[in-house]
Amino acid sequence: MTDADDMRSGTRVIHGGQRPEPVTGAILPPIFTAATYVQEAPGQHKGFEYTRSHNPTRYALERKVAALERTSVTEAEDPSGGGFAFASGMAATGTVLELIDRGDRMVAMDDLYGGTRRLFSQVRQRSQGLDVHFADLSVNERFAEVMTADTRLVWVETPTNPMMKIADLAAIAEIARAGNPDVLLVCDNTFATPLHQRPLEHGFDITLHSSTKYLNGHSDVVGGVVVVKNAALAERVRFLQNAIGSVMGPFDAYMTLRGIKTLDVRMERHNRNAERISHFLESHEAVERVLYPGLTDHPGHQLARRQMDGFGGMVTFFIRGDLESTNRFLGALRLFQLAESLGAVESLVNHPAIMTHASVPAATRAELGISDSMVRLSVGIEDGDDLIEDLDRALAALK
Ligand code: P1T
Repeated sequence: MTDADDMRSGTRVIHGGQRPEPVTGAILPPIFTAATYVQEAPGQHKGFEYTRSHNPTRYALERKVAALERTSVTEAEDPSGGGFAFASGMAATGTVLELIDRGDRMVAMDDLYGGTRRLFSQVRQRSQGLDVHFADLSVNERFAEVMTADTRLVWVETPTNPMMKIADLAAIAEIARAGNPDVLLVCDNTFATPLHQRPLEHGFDITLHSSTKYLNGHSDVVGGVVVVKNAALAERVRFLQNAIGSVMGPFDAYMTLRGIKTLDVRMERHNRNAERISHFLESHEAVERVLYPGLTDHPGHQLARRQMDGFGGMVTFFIRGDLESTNRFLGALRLFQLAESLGAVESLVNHPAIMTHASVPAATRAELGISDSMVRLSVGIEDGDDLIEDLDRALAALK
């Protein structure tokens, strides 16, 4: 029996949702590659008809992430316990948007992964007529101003990508339900991971991950996972996952299952390295400002202490200088590789204005503070001394 409710997260990453394979007793779920399953008579089968609809390897991953997010959905209510895996984080996001209807009003955090904002404002505003209102949801008063009785969905990221804003999930849930008791509350929990933050415990309906990032953690799979709070929502998302079909393949599910087992030990090192690096950068003369929720001068620091069990591995900072000096810094790094994505064992550096957030209109980037001298670090799990030496050397190149 491995599904005990009282397991801590560090045990859940290994045992959550997992059980020996029933035919052979294999300790791990095999990679079930079959596209289809043989039926004894029409409609007579073992619960598996076609892999888009049901796949045992995908189920194993879905159950594990559902267990980590502490959903109340049971396997008796839903075969994968309220978790749903998709081909990418964007596929997961797109499927969740299908829960609301043509022309509906939604409110979203102003600072979001560039691709999420692009899907909202450049695709679904046109194709679904969604009426999207962006606001700074790290300020409860801003949210209260835009939350109306006809708002059907609220989309939060916290910490946000790349400004590291922290939103108060419990306060947002309270304000939102006072405005419309039936509003759907969605939190993109990619930066925090379920080890540090569990939105369902704060009254949210849906928590979502780009599992490409920390959950898998090894830069070798693109994927997304959604976990819902109750059986009624599970039924709706299960229908959409199958009807739309942007599902995660069995090999990717297996790889992610393998990666997730070390999530707890990886996060410990990510946190430690990022905390050290944020202090190092803060005291460096070539750095103008550091955004990391673990720093006491971060506006969301106290809230992050309450809401999260760790500050995470993402650090954003501003070089004292212009695009040219920022490029010089990026070019001088040796360990931090210049690449999009985040949350993997190797340290990455990203220039949001030109890379991950290039699709955000320049005026919006300026409003949000995503400038040419902004650098985002995904701090890996290498030896922290080597990482600090790498940053120190590259910052020295600015002199
Ligand atoms: O890349 P994909 O698996 O489709 O996930 C999209 C996504 C969703 N939500 C957040 C918070 C994200 O950061 C991402 C992807 N982000 C990057 C690729 C990046 O470098 O920021």
